[in-house]
Amino acid sequence: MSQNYYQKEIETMSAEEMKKLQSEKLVKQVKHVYENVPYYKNLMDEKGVKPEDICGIEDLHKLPFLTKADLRDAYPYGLLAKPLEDCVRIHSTSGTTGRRVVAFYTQHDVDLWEDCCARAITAVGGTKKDVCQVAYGYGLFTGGFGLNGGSHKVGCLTLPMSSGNTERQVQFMMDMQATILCCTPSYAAYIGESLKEQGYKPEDIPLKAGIFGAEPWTEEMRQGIEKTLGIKAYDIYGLTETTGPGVAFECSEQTGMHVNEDHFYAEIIDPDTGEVLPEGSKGELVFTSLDKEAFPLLRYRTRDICVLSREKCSCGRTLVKMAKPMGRTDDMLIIRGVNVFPSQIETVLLKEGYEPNYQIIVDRVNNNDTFEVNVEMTPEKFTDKVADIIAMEKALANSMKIMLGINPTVHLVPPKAIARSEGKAVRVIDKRNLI
Ligand code: DLL
Repeated sequence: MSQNYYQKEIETMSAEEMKKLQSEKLVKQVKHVYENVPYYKNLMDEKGVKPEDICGIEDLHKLPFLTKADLRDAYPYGLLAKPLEDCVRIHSTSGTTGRRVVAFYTQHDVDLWEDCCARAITAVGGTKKDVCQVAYGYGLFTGGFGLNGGSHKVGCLTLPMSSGNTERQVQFMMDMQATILCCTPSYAAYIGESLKEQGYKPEDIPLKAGIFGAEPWTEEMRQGIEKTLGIKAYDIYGLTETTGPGVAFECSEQTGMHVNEDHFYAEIIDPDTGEVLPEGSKGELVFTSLDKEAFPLLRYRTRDICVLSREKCSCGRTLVKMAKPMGRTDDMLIIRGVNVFPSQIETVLLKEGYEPNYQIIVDRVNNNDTFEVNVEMTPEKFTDKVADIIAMEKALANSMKIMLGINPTVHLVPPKAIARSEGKAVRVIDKRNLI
């Protein structure tokens, strides 16, 4: 594939020039955050760091980290660095107020985010001649709007399908001759199955490329999707805290994702000590937004385990590459692309009058995540009437859906049926083998 760049000057910039650009942006950004975010100013003051101490990227390590706990403490406006009236958008993850991430964007932030997504689309060969089907969820989730914006910037004919309604996805794909599909890898595999069931062969499908992310997926899954859809399948990474999709994207080489490091500076740290690790080490990925205005997180700990590499890439991009995330340092699960914390299930159970004796069982069947929750009935709630049990299971599943944004299958089991552990309770059985 001939190489296409959306912003060639940046994407192929020399290491020295990139460092200079990052340094200039960082100095400005630290000042902006220190002056406008009292929460982060306090963290810097506690650490004895002043904006004047940050003269370039080499000083980044002096700054304090931000974690999800900080986001929780500062919820909802405590990390906002611009007046609300200058913000034009929010996006959010699902969850309780404690777990929910709410990110704010000025128009400048939306623009730079969409540029990142446009780079990703261009890197897979997207041009204004393409028809780009966006089947990530639209709404508070960042996937739909992010890639929608990128697709517009590239000039593709954009199909804002959102996720779900697979029959309609297939129909639009065929009728509009979609050439690029953007969705989670599990949904891509599901769409592929549906096309196959309807008798379409890979050569009948107009798609040429897919941009799949928001959840872990394996090389085997990539090969499966590529075969069923007759396309090249590319990875894309991002998180709500930093903007959304497009923080990093794959190129024709398909060996990891280039980080848009003119906007997001990546570090790998030892998750236990916080020490910055040298290139090639496995550790926790940390991002600093270098030029976001409204929600500019500095040294944000993603909890994703990853490796960075500056090896030369055949696509000509010089942007540092991150490997596929290799797991997490916390207990967050990603089920059907939605972030789920076991503590959210616990919150629902307690609210509904159950004890927190439960087990989450996640599997992947036909490339689709299954999500079951076994819950013990309390002695007070115990019944052996099937109709009552079914009604209770439905009510509980509904409350969980409201909390999480996805629907589990709930099984009520008799009191004491879930094995007690002598150590840490085994709350999650994940059979998906994603790494
Ligand atoms: O998942 C943003 C996104 C949308 C990325 C569409 C790509 C495509 P959150 O819901 O905040 O944001 O979840 C962020 O998802 O910390 C990772 O653990 C995981 N994740 C995202 N992309 C990938 C990927 C969006 N390509 C969290 N591979 C991150 C593995 C991923 N994990």
